[in-house]
Amino acid sequence: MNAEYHGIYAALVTPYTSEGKVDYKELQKLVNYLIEKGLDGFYVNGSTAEAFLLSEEERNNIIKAVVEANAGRKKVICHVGAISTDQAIGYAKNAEKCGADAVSAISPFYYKFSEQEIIQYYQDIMSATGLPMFIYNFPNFSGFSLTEEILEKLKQNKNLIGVKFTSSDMFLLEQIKTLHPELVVWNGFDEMLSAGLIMGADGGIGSTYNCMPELAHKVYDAFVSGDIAKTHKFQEKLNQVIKVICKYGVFASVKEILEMDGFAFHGVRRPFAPMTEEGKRELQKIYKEVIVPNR
Ligand code: MN9
Repeated sequence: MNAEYHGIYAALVTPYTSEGKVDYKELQKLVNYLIEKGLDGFYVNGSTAEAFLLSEEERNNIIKAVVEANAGRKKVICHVGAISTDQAIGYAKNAEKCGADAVSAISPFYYKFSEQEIIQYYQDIMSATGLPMFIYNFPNFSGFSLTEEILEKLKQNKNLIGVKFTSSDMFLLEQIKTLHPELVVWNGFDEMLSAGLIMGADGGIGSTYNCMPELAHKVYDAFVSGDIAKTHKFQEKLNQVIKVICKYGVFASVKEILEMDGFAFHGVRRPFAPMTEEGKRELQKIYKEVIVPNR
């Protein structure tokens, strides 16, 4: 396990005001709450934050607000990915200026860029700041999958320190960690956290940890203590909730559950659909049955 980067990080959701503006105060409240609940760090402006539905100004203000609330207590990784290299560099420079600990980036998408173009994109971002970089590997959404060969090339830049691995290819996860033990590997699918840890991940970064920080940490702690049966038991509980979360939309559901704990988040941005009444009822039920008793 990596000495500096490990454990359970929340990929922070983005709270909105009733007018649909980003609610930075509520976001800072969430940061404090998750630190109190024992989380080890934050992944800011990622998929979970609805990053591609946020303006540049909002993304820049969000990282500033999170670093400020965190006040050096936990690690803050800022996702800076964009289709445009220049935009990604802009986000990275801003993250460095704000005091983030590291950056991360999804590969540029939509135009089906070549492997060489994608490699160059990462090299350009890594050379633009002094911050360490976690490649965000999420083939389902980006259409591009990291390979051992590409990683080998990217490793020539000393700012590359790891991978956020959102894929169910556990064989590749294991290979990355085994061939590059100095790299940090984050498990990205929360529903496979225990599997990722067993295959070598240093920890997990995920959306659902916003609303189940205790339970997610129980999976991690049981694994670290060497108790695989217990790790699996907690993962099963986590998955009982994740199943309902996925059924009603991950980000809207995570926010809905946090509202049960006193937050006011005002849903998700269009074209994401708002939470349905049926979804609210099912989430309320699973909250009472699984989340609350496992605190
Ligand atoms: O990368 C997250 N993926 C997205 C991490 O945000 C799209 C995960 O935390 C998933 O939301 C979660 C549910 O499938 O595993």
